[in-house]
Amino acid sequence: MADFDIVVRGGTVATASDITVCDVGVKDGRITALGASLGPGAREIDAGGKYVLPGGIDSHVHIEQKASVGEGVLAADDFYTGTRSAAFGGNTTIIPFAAQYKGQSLRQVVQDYHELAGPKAVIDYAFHLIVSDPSEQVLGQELPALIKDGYTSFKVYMTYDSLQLDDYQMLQVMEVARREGAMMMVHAENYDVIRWLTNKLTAKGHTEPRYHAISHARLAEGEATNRAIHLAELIDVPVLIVHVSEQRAMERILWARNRAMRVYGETCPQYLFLTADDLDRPGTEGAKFCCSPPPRDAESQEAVWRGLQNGTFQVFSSDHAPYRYDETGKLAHGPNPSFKQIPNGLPGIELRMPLLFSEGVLKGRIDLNRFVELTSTNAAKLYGLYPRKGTIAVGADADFAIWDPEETRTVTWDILHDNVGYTPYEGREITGWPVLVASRGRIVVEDGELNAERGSGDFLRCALPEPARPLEQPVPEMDPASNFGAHLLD
Ligand code: DUC
Ligand code: ZN
Ligand code: ZN
Repeated sequence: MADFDIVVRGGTVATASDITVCDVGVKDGRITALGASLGPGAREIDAGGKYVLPGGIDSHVHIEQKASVGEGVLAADDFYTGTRSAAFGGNTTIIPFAAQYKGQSLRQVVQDYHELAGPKAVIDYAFHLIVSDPSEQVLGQELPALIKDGYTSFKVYMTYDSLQLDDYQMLQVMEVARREGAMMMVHAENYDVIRWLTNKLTAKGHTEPRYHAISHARLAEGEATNRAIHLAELIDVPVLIVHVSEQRAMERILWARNRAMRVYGETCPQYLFLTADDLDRPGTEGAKFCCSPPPRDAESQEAVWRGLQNGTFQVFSSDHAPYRYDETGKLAHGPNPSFKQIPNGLPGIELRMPLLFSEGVLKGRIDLNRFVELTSTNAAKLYGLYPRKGTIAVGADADFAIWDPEETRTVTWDILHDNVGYTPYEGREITGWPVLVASRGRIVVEDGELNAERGSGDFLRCALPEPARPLEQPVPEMDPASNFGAHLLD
């Protein structure tokens, strides 16, 4: 008689804090024991020489979402292909967006995304909200009610015609986030700087993809990040600055963190492995690399690596926002679109962790604990899924991936499992791959095959984010003059 449904034997088990060689016992979808020489399992898996890591949580992905640029264009992956691809990349949870466009009811948007995800997802998922229309109804009723229902994080945009909030609206949504205890994610780029540069460039006939990077100036990101942080300081509310690409924005995040503000940072593979030169590939191929913020330069890549090492960033997500390189996606406005008509976003859901493992862990830039923290644990904590998700511990969901640190593959799109038709990382050699992935004790990926039914992923209600951890280092005193006394709001 087996003691466990599954025993994973002899792997090197790593969490955000520990590394131990031990067995992992799984029963009824949960981890029920960690130890040496556990009793028999109905299924025995030998993980000798391999790493057993918490399943990745890709906490920034756009699935079946309409593009914010390029009217009517839909992201290339649906909840089946998106979660399938995520699973092959070592993930067991994704957090996509339920995206409101102006005029829409947030409640209705959430229901619509549930109808899309429920029948298709093969791994677990929660939802962030995107709030683009902070009407009285949204701020007064829908948003607070949804936060209480388990949608405890939402994203706002400081740019894009269809999504942008002005500073007054930012303060209004921050006030709700503060009152309800939600986590607010900010796309920080200066709308008017981008609009002005775009108009100047296109008026001169500069419409090729490479001008996308020029129009989304680094300064626009640094300025908006600074502004978002100051608005958050005024209200005294946590904010997470998403998809950070460059030094100026990083410096502002670090400045805030050094003052004990609850300001968090996220970055993504495109800021480590791509540059603006990729947007200048021949013909319109640069369209494949148009995302916002855009990839920058070698110096920014180095800065982003440092930010992963020094704690500027807490989260490494993919920002998977995939569009096919054809008339359904990047080229929806014809074979030679102006950069301002090209849907913004890149695929990355499957390669996020292998890229960071290969270039980060195996090249000695970050250690295995930090890898786990950046790709799984911190997202679980910030978005209210910990400790059910994001760790390997007794009582947690049996969400893990077994990684072979010696396996090397050369990336081509056809080894991936998305529906995008290209990968920005074509030709890269990656060492270290997840070879078996378990979601709630179901082995969903093994021997290169998916063993999960459509719709077998569960929706996860998120708790409110964890309160900030006590600081490890003394910090300068907060300047009392910089905050008018947010407690008067309560
Ligand atoms: N913001 C995102 O978060 N993803 C894709 C495009 C964008 O602007
Ligand atoms: Zn964004
Ligand atoms: Zn995104």
